Amino acid sequence: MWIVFISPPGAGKGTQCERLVRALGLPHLSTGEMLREAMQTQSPLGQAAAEYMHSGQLVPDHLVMDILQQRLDEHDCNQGCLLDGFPRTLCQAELLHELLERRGTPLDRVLALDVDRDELVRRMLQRQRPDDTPETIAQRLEVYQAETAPLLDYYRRQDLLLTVDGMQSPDDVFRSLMAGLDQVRRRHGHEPEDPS
Ligand code: B4P
Repeated sequence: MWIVFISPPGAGKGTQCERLVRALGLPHLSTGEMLREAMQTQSPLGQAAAEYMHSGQLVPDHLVMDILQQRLDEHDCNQGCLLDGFPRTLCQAELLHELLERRGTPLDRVLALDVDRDELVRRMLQRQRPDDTPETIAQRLEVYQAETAPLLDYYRRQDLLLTVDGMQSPDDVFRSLMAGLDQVRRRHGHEPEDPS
């Protein structure tokens, strides 16, 4: 099962992905987490990514692809995974499409959360991550609109997009996401159960 999760920064992707991977038994591949780990270990890739992340920019596609490709080659991803925060650009979406075509495993569903701008800012300021300063947040929201929001239409046209109201409580968001995945889960032989 191949699932993509894209949403504005601070919408709650990471929060929901943790629950989804437990419920679906899928590997969780968060490009944000991978990049933060690379920064912590001060690997060359982490050092290259740091200046982009600290200024609210997207990390260049080739660096993100390098780190993701290594992880996708691990055997636990053979049957699919939950991609958290990837793709974030049209170029990344096209590279993912090619990669899945080569594997002969089409994308099953693209999840997205809809959250008001003020609430996104509030959540990020509360989170207090080093890249969550008011200036960086404003920049990330702008970059999201320019680079990532167009992917919603891209996936809507392919009939893959499921948008959920991210203003609800975390439990209700999770229930809505799981309900929206019923069909995909049946296709992969999982009997949908009550996610409460
Ligand atoms: P990410 O790590 O993907 O993080 P994010 O978009 O900022 O946050 P997320 O939506 O996961 O929010 P969270 O659950 O924490 O990206 C970080 C950076 O990495 C990017 O800016 C970029 O520079 C780089 N990057 C990553 N992937 C890339 C790619 N593919 N290409 C290029 N660059 C890339 O939730 C936020 C807060 O809200 C939390 O405190 C949470 O507790 C709270 N919350 C969650 N759900 C809630 C709810 N329903 N109600 C109330 N609060 C809620």
